[in-house]
Amino acid sequence: MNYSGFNIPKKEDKISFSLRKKYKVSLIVSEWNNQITSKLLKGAIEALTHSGILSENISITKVPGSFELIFEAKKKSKELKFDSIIVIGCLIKGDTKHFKYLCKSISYGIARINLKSSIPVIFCVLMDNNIEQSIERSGGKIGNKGVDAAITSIKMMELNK
Ligand code: DLZ
Repeated sequence: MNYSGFNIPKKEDKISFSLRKKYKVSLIVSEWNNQITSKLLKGAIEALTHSGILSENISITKVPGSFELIFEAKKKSKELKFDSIIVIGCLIKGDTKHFKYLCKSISYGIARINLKSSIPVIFCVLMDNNIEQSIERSGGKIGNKGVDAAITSIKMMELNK
């Protein structure tokens, strides 16, 4: 597993490990740019299970595009079934203004949910200039941002206990 930006969680910390068995995590994944988001999802699942989260406590919901992450995260944050949510998406700049407005509205939308929610919503939405940048961040030379998001979610669940 390729960790970028964080230290590898310490497996020898047995107390944290057994506490993590009760954590429930919702992963919401955009199908747009699926070749990238599927790798972010895989990295997030591997890092969660490697850190002590049980597979049966990981829920995966697919949405058509990154814009729909906002609605689904809002819904899930109100269900009170989960200890954290990770939203996974990939926006790649094109020739139209879509990129600029999607980036703004998705980051603003997820930030607003965090202001109201009692559980953390972790932001794993790549916003890249081209597909090469996305490849580098989804298991390439810059690491896998899905792994980073999973580690962030564990840190936030532990802070929120
Ligand atoms: C429309 C659109 C465009 C142009 N680009 C992306 C993208 O790079 N990544 C992504 O996740 N979604 C994109 N979308 C789709 C929007 O997120 C959304 O699904 C549609 O506008 C329908 O609401």
